[in-house]
Amino acid sequence: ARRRLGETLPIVIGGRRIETGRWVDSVNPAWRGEIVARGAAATAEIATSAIDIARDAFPAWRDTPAGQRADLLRKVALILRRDKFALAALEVFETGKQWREADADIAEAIDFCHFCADEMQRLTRPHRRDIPGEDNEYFYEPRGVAVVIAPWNFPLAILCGMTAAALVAGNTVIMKPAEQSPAVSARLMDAFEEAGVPKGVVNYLPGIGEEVGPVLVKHPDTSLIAFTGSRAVGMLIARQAAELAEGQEQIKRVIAELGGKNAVIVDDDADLDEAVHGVVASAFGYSGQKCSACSRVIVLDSVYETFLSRLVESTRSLEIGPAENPGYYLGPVIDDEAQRRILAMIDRARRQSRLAYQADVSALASEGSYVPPTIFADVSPSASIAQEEVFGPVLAVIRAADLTDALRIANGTKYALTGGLFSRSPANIDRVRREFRVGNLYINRKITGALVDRQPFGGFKLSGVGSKAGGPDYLQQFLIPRVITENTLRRG
Ligand code: TXE
Repeated sequence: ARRRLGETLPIVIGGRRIETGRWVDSVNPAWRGEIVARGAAATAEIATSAIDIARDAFPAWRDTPAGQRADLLRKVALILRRDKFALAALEVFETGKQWREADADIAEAIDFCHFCADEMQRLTRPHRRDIPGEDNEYFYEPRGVAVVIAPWNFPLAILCGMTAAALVAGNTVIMKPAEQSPAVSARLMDAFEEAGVPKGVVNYLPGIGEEVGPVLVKHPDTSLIAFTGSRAVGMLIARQAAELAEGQEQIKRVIAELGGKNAVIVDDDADLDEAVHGVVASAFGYSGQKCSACSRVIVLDSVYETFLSRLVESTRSLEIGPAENPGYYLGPVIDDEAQRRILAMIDRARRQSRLAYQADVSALASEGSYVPPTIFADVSPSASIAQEEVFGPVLAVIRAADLTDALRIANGTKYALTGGLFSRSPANIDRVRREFRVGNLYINRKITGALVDRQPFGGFKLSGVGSKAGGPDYLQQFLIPRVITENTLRRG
């Protein structure tokens, strides 16, 4: 029998709360008998009415001074800050994330609110290029109705980051959270309401992606789709958004942050303790369920065996169990479907590569969606485990003859999100800076971590459109730039 912890969470559109009788359940991945909360599943009709409401709310929100919009975001930040511990606790139950990491997710959401508020005020400052007799004013205006579609792995920060940017820019927003994380995302909706964001300006639409996604993406009145998630869904959205619907009078902007196949290079003079520690944290933290996670480590031949045995030793010592106990280093993966998918990838990889280590999680398997931390060694750079995103605690160790070889392997996937290097040689560090082409490169430290403003985050190639969340040109993508040139000699 399943027990239920939390409440049911309605859809919120135009300030109205709606239930449909169908639910997306948030299940504790560490104990599948526990339903953390139930989100109402939106239908296509409700999605359409959410668009109508957001479209109607747009003119007034667009005409609200940017400073006022920014102040509302700062209020949202304060509310999230006040509720930080409760939110983090909810996230631990809902996503199986470690306490420290859940706390970081909330902190990042707060940072995004402040950042977007400040950025908007920066962009509102006059940008003029006047000459005698001619005024040139460069300014931004919002795009219209923004659709924000988010994943479950940073259930607050990613949803909040995209929404805060869209909102402060003057767009009205429909938030579509991931099926697996309706509870944390509903709290974000509550925070927007409590802060006083007008009804209809932000709308909360939990539901099944395949059902409501296409309605939101294809509707002639949605102007902007901000998506973070898998490559397959991102590409589908990009295609759907490119089609001109009946009555549509705009080309839609798509912002897409997708997956990665992130590599760390370990040079022959690297500090191996530091490298092992960095790789273990990047590969197995939150069970590898971060788009920035390390899933390949490319090791120079002369240190390969030493590194591998230390890596295995260190991974062996990781304690595994429910995240609500802060003593455990990693917990389950998000749900049974992810567990099945990752275990199948491990099975396939066993036929191609040498299994160097696999933890034993059988004692936990009856309770939650656990996947054993797994290391494959001597992996061929072209093997599927070295090419396809796993999004789980699986690491491929690849041998490289020299740095040239290592760089060729590192760059040899369809993705370009994060990457890393452990080395003490200035010449090699400089070369890797130039030649390892990823969105976020980390040198002599773990490769995850993307502080808003300090490490703006995002990739290119099939990892995304190259936008940088939390960077100096992030907000512009949610805006339309315009220029007005006037011959001022005719002004009376
Ligand atoms: O993705 P999914 P998940 C990536 C990460 C991994 C993925 C994991 O690399 O690939 O995200 O997240 C909705 N039309 N990043 O499993 O399945 C769905 O309901 C419209 C990258 O959640 O793509 C959910 O809300 N929407 C990253 C959202 O899409 C649809 C940071 C994502 O679901 C849909 C974090 C459809 N047809 C994770 N189908 C980065 N690069 O910054 C599903 N959805």
